[in-house]
Amino acid sequence: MRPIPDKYIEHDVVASLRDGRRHEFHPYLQPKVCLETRRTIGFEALMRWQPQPGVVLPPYLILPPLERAGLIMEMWLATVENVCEILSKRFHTGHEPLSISINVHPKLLADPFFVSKTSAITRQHGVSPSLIEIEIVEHEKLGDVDAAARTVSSLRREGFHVSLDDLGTGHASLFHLACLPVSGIKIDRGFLLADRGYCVIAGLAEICRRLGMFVLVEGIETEDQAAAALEAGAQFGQGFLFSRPEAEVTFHELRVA
Ligand code: G
Ligand code: MN
Repeated sequence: MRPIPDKYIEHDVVASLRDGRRHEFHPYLQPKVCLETRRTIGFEALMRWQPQPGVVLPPYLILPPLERAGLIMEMWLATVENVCEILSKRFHTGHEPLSISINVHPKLLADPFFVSKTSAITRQHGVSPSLIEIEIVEHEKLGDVDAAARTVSSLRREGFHVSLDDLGTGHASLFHLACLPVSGIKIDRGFLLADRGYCVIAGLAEICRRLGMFVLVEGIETEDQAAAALEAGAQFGQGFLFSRPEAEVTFHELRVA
């Protein structure tokens, strides 16, 4: 891939989204698997920007300029729309109805129109909210926890699944597990690598069992790590051992027989 100067990205990705060139933004999908059976139970959508053939840019390059330009909500809505198109296409071509999760910036949970705008898109595409999981990514502060709790409750009432991403790293506090009615947690791969990480994963899994929530361990790269995550009490896993994030077409083999 040819390196692209930062300034070019900054100007271009913002212009691309502002001008509604939504086809240039499309998610790669990474499977989430059941650690016991190794069956794919869903996917995580990881955004890519493809401004020209052969040039594909990942979220860490495109999100900061979009955030600076105040376009986080526009990016979110474009991603939900892309994911709904994939879900609707999969439904109409007889594929197994697997859910797709999408990362949300915590700031958006304070937006009073977040739930209605998101639901409007699923309705337009005839997609059940139960096929969408919203992963709260707390690389930045969540801000108003009460407002976030109201938003998560109303998302759950609409039928969306909601999870806490990278729990225990960044600003993703245990307190949020107590306050936000989420359906599950994703545990950062750092815990697989840390000396005392196994016990922390096992402890979190016990909390989640009591709360009736799922646990997914991310960044699994080896069979030993998959076995450890399962033994520690996680039901699901995600990582290069199972699959790298791929363009959507790769997953066509998951058609129901
Ligand atoms: O926290 P979140 O789920 O949003 O992180 C997804 C990121 O992690 C993606 O950029 C993806 O490419 C990366 N990733 C996914 N699986 C693995 C893995 O097994 N190992 C490593 N090092 N990174 C991974
Ligand atoms: Mn995520």
